[in-house]
Formats: sequence, C-alpha cells, structure tokens
Amino acid sequence: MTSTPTSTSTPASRVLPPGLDEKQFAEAIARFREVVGEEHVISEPADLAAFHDPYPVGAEPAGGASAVVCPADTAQVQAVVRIANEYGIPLSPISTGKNNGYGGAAPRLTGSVVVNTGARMRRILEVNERFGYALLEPGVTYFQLYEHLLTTGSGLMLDCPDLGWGSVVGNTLDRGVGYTPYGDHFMWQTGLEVVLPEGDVLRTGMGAVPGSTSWQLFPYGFGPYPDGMFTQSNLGIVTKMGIALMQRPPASMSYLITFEHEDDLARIVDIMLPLRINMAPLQNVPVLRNIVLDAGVVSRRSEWYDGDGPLPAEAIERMKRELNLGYWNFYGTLYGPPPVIDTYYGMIKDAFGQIPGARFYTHEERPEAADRGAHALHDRHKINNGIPSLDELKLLDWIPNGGHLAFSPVSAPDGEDALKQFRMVRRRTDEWGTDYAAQFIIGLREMHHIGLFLYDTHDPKARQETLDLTRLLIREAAAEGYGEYRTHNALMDDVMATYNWGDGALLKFHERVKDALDPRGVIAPGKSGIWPKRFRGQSH
Ligand code: EUG
Repeated sequence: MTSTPTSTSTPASRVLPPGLDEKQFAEAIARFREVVGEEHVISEPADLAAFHDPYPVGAEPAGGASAVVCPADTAQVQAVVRIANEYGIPLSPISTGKNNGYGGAAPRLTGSVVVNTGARMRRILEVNERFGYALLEPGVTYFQLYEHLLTTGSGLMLDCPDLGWGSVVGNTLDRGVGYTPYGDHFMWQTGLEVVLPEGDVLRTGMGAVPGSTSWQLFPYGFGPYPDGMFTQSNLGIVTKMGIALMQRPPASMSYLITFEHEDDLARIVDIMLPLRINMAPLQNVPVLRNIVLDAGVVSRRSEWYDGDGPLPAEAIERMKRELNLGYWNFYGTLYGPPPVIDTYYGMIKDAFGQIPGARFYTHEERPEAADRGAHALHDRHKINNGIPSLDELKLLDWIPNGGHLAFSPVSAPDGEDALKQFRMVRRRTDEWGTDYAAQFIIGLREMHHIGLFLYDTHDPKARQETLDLTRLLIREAAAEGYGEYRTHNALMDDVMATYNWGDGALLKFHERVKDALDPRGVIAPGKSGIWPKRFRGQSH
C-alpha cells in the first residue's frame, strides 16, 4: 500500500488513494467535481506540488496528496465526506495548510485527498465588539482577521502565532500557541461546527441549543465536552469556530531581559514561575529565546562560522557581543494604563535583577535602526499587540535551502527540570553537529520547549539525520517522563507511542472512538498516530 515517493526536486508522479485503481479514482474525482465545481478539484500532479511538505524530512519525502478538493460551504463538505465513504477514500482536511515544521499541507497518509476548507470558506461570520469574540470559517488567516479589525475600527485584538499567514481555526485545532494573554488558543476557543466522518454535522456547546444567543459565550454547554476531541484529531472536519478576542489595552510596552549564561536557565525559570502563575506582573505568554534563534532571524550561519559541527563557543560569544544579546533572551509585554505598566515593570526588574549580568531594555530604549539585535524585540512588540508578522521566516535563510523540523516537548516550569531538558537536547544537537535554535514559550503552568532543527531541505542526508535526531530525542525524552505537544507527520506514531501509560490505554480509547465514528476510516488516517481499523498495524 505504499506509493512511489516523490522528491521536491523532480516532477511529482501520480499517486492514488490506497486501495483505489485509476478508474475508481477518476470516477470519484468526477463526483467531487459535481459537488464543488469543476475548477475546485485539483488533480494534476504538477498542481499538487503546493500541497507537499515544504520542509520534508527523511531521505525520501512522503508521496503527498492524490487530489485537492475545495468546498465552498458546510453542505459541500458533507457531500465530499459522503462520497469519500462510498469509495473508501482517505481525506486530509487542511485550513490554510501552513502547519510548517510539522508537515505543512501534506497528508499523513500518501494518496489521501486533501480537503482544502480554507480555499473558499474564508468568511468572518461575526465579530462581536461587546462580548469580544469572532466566529470564523477555516480559511480566515491571522492577517485577514487583523485587517478586518483594523478597517472596522474594532477595539478588539487577536492573538497570533509567530507567523501570521496561517488559519486561526487551523492553528487552534492543532493546539498552537501565541504570545498575548490569550496565547493558549484552545483555551479561548468558544464553540465548533463539525462535519462528522459519515457526513452528519453538529454544533458544540450552546450551539446545540437552537436559537441560542450564547454559542460563543459559554463553550461547555451541557453533557460531555467534545470540543477537545476535534483538536489534533481525525474525527471530523471543522467548518466554523468561535474564538474569544481581548480588548485592546490603553497602552503597552515590550521589554527584553538578556541573561549571559546557558545555566542561568534554572534561575530564570524559578524566578519567573510565581510572577507568571498569577498573571501579574507577567501578563502575556513570555518567551525565552536562545541566541541562535535570535541571531538566526537577522543573519546567516556563515557570518559566524563556516565549518562543520556545532557552533563553537567562540562563535556564540561573538553573536552575543555583536548583537548585544544574552545566551537567553526573555521577551514580554505589559498592558494597561501607564501606571500599571510602570509598577509591573518595576516588579519584573526587581525579580530578574537578582541574576548577575541581567540587562533590561524596553522597545523604546532599543530603536531598531542600526541594531540588528533589537529586531526580535520589535517583532515581539508587534505580535504581542495582535499585529501578525512574517519576520521569523528569515530564520530559514540561516543555511542554504533552509527548512526546520520542530522538536516540541512540554517542560515543567521548574528550573532544574528545564535545565535538564535543555541539556538533553543540546547534547544530541552537538553530537549531530547541528545547531540548537530554541525557545521556551511560557504558559501558566508549563512551558513549550521548541527546538527548531534547521537543515538543508535539498540534502537527503541532512533530511534523514534531522529525522533520526528528532526520533531519538522523542525516545530519550520519554525515558525521562517528557512528551511532545505536537509533532511532524513522520513522527506522529513515535510520539503517540510515548503516551502509553496503562498499557497504551489512551491510544486504545482513541482507536475505539475512531472506529465507532469513522467505520470506513476516511478522515485523516494516522493523524496523531491514530489509525482506523483498515490501516492499523501496517506501516505507512
Ligand atoms: C514556534 C514554532 C513551532 C511551535 C511553536 C512555536 C516558534 C518558533 C514549528 O513549531 O509549535 C520561533
């Protein structure tokens, strides 16, 4: 059931959905066209290249989609799902397909038909100024929502991830994170409309009460709370989602605290925890970025070192000096009337000032012109005020044909524990001769430790090594009791295998639900390591 792998450098060959022959596939494509319109089904191999993983891993990248279907509304999604059930065609729903570092738009299972809900379902259905929420279709990007709020003179602001080109719905459904006080996107999700695997449609929360005036106001409704079952999942295709939006504050100020040494990590985290857990004075989701990540956005690796192996200590020191940054750089934003900002900033300085060598800068104190090292501070200031950006994309210029694979373990907000996790990853990146570009994204009681492994996407050896490194780290992290919050398509089985408490009780539960709701196994087989019965136990 494997198909011919395609590579990014050669023209794609046709792949078929597993189990279908050319004739059945052509028939199904014709049926899809009847539903969504001729031009809204893409089936030419050359046109499918846009739906490949932009940062493929493994010597031979996965084969990709057999076709892409672009429905215009919920009813069309239902019709597409019903046809897929007739033919047993695996569907891979995407919103905008910008899940880069985790597989992009590519399906987990080669030969799946991508359902591109974002292509035509791009309406902002409602922005409620008084209650502070938006109701969105899956194609609405952060940039689009931002423009809408701006042009309508809204007093609301959104929370975006580092890159603003993706879908608000898609990022939330993958449990992505942002950096304002509303940074935990799923926490602020306020109700879904979902097409189920056999084509029925449901609304969650108060949306199940016909005529409810509170769909986006109370997410839990009555009875079991299913919304989480539609995140990182293959149990449905979300066609509408509500998201809470905070009020734009009267003022805001961003700051950078630089810390000299790698081992400062432990004290930074221990000082940070009580300030964060109470949401004051650390009001937003702060980030602790290492020097390689900050340097990576404003320079190329060759400027600092052009040899093989990891960046030598001398090069790291030169980066710190020339960019006027620390090994660790802590970025946060304060919101409120100026006296609140002043008081909180004083508290932050008192607390972190205990660490020898800590230096403090506000975004106003380090204007960006002629100060490359201040670039991240200003980009954070935008993002933390709900202004989407694409600046971080420059990280991919660090090395030629740059791509990144994310290794994303959850870390306790405990100094010693965070230091242990940092050393565990660093030991292996050093051994692999690759760079550790990383950040800790600080939630309330946990940190997302994101290691971005940068590699040359045109080099099969580098692609394979990056995959091997990450696979090994997933295992090593699990041996220490750590798990990842999200992972690349190629590693989903590996990560799910580590969530195996109680003889794999969690995966067994997911499989039973999967088989009950999706008996034909058509929605995103293999997503998050959950395979429907017909593919289970095979290797894909
Ligand atoms: C980042 C990247 C991620 C993620 C969270 C944050 C930010 C990078 C690619 O994955 O899951 C600068």
